[in-house]
Amino acid sequence: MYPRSFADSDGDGVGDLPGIRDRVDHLSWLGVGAVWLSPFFPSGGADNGYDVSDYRAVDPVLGTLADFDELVDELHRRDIRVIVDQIYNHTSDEHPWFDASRSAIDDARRDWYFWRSARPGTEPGALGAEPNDWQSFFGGPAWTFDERSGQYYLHLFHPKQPDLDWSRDEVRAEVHDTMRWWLDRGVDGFRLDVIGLIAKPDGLPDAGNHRSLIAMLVEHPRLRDHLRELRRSVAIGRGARPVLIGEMPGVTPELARDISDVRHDELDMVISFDHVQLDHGRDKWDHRPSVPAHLGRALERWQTTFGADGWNLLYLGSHDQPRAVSRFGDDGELRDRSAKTLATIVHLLRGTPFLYQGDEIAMADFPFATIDQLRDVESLRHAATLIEVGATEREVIASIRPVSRDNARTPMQWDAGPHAGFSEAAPWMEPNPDHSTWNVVDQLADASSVLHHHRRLIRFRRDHRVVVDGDYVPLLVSDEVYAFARRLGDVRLTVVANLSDRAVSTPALDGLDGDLVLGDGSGDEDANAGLLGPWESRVHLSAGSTT
Ligand code: TEU
Repeated sequence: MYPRSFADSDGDGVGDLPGIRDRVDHLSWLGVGAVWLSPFFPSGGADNGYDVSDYRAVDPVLGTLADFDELVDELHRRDIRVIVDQIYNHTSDEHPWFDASRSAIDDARRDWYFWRSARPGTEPGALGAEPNDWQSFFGGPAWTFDERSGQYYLHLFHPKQPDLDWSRDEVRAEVHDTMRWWLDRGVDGFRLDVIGLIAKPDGLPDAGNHRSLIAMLVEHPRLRDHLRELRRSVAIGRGARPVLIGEMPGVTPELARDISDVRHDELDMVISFDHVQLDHGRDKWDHRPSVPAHLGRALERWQTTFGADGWNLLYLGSHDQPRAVSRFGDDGELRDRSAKTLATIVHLLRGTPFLYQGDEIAMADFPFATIDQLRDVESLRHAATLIEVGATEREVIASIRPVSRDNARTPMQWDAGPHAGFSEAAPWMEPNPDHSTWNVVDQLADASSVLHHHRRLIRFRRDHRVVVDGDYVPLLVSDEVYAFARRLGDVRLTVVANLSDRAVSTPALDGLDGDLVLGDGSGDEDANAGLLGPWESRVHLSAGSTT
């Protein structure tokens, strides 16, 4: 959940914690087991809260600590667990720690961050004098020159997000202490922002390019030490084991399997990126629309690499990705059916499905037309670089629109009314105009809606152990069809999905003779003709003794 975009309770146009509390019925009705809250802490305002300036408080725009406590109580009353985002690869440059660190070369907190002199033989502050070749995720060098000290500081993201040096014992101790502080407030676990980037190699060597930088960091052996230490430090003296979910750009399935293997006592799950980079050429802006069925191939690789070890985290959407139905499905004529089929796949694979707010009603990408509709720092910085080289606004929007993170940050579409029922005031981002026909109220009233389909999937998972504990059995990945089975004892669940916009003949697969338990409601005429309709999915259960 992205608190800024979920529900606004006080009419300032920005979503807040009381707004979530007022909408807990929606979560409870859907049947979710836990919510991951994106940051709601005071921040420097550079990256919608992913630049924290106080780790033990609530941004006044989003509420108070009392509001947070009330929300936790309300969610726990509904048996919904609370996962809080923790951003410790970097702080805000407005955090007191960084104020101290930048104040003087000999300050006690100077080495809490990465300060380095200009590359030897260069003019400090001149372009190309940066200490190494590392590039920011948001474009440009990952170093900013500080006139006062004549040194550069490292920021893998925005200059207002200086990286913390995790090799310092006191940094790690502070992180662990603050996480225990949130656990004491009733939090059930954490999503660890870009935790795969925290181990920097000694000497900070050149990386060659951005992809090899990420690989160098995420595969650094010291990362595993930090994860094991983190696990131990937050688990001390606690009854329930806090859930630890690590976001790791560049992680391979093999590494994610090992890190999420409960025997290694590191993390419970890893947020990976292979499947959400299928449409990346040189980078995300070099957008190459992927063949939808390639999604099946990417997901299958992770399923078969994990096998019975480790634990997969399954997702298609997040606050960082364009909307799933627009990217992987068909947000035109087949929006309803493709959204249901994508959800069916994600919810029936082996692992834990993460549902991003709005995907339960198939919210789609926003029709951006002008740069002033954008809010995300990543998109705005890319727009600036394009304009610098003479791009027109149309060209800028064409480059940004299909992949912008802003697609996922437009207000939740509660109803067809003003501001989509998100707020009494004009929201900080324009609601998608299609909220008039794609919204919670309308879909609640329609048992065949995408919303009800998600509820059925979540319920199905609860009622059939094969979904959680069953083995993954590869069946078919073609340019149109993705099919797999799940097997537990003599129970077999068979999923077949047409990930294309044309009817295909139903593949001859074991298990399709079982009971049809979760279709997407499309007509049976296709089935009788031996066809799978465009974007049609079917789930068959051959119930044995254990279901
Ligand atoms: O995202 C890290 C990250 O890898 C994303 O920046 C992703 O690569 C990119 O958005 C793809 O377009 C985490 C947070 O989820 C993101 O919101 C923050 O901007 C980022 O870290 C910095 O904290």
